[in-house]
Amino acid sequence: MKRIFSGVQPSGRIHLGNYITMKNFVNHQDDKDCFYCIVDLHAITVDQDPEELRKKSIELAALYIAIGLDPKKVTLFIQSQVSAHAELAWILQCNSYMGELNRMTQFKEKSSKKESVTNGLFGYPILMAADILLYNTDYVPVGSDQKQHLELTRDIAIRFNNKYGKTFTVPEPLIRKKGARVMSLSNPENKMSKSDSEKFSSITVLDTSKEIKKKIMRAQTDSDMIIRYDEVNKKGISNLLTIYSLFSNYSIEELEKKYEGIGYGQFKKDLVEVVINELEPVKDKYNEIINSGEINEILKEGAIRANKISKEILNDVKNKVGFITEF
Ligand code: LTN
Repeated sequence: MKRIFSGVQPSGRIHLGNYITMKNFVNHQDDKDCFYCIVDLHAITVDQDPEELRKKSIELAALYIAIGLDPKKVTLFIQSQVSAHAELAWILQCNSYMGELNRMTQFKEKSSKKESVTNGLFGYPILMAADILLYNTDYVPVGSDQKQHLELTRDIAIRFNNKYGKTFTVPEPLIRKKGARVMSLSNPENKMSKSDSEKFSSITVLDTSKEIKKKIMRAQTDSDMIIRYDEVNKKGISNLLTIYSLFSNYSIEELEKKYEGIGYGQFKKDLVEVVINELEPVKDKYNEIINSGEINEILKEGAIRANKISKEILNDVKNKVGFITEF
């Protein structure tokens, strides 16, 4: 079976865009050996409140299970509970160059807005490479913003293999199609974002039904009253059509037909129902897993498996670079 690895940051609340990504992860679990990692080591590259971070890590894990991840099929674990990640990251740092990290556009973006930048933020892509390479990963499902990091991972793997002999599997990215991009409800020029401070811009998975309704009914549209997909001139409606389609069995074309001659008000009301119907059972399951303490057991099992597998590759690497691994 081919292996998949992906990491998710335990930051902010999980919005509809994240939800779609997470569901995508769930879809792989039947035909691939999946490793899903909550990357708390990555999270501390920027300032975090310790209690909040702990809480978010557990919440995200529980949400994955609530969305449908089956802990019997998938290895779900928290990055900091598998020390091989930090260890391999150090070794890879010593085999990577300032120049290649300096070219990372995400670093440029993230660091330009800050008055102080940690060394960890600079080295972020190397830790990501370590995550992936520790598991002989074949495929890495990521958004297009992570493409450059994946290329760096491949470069690092190839370079290491050339220097020390075949060690790492060189992973392939599985870049998500652009069509699935969910935009902000209040400003559909921008992606729906965890960090957007505008209250009505994003719907989160744990929002109450009342909040969901309010946000969708207030979502920005236009004044020509035609429900048609047009990403250039009708960004708001196009985004709502995207969401509707992602949350139902209708394609965008089918929705355009279904809503011919029907007003935005009715369309939005229907969308409210579609979104609430999808998220209601997720919320119930989420509360159940959190309250029963089941999530702790799942994460413990996940860490045991991840430790076992990553240790083999880490040991191989340690041997190759000249560390003493046995007495
Ligand atoms: N940088 C990624 C999160 C991430 C990741 C990974 C994704 C950390 N390690 C390994 C894929 C594989 C992000 O911000 N989306």
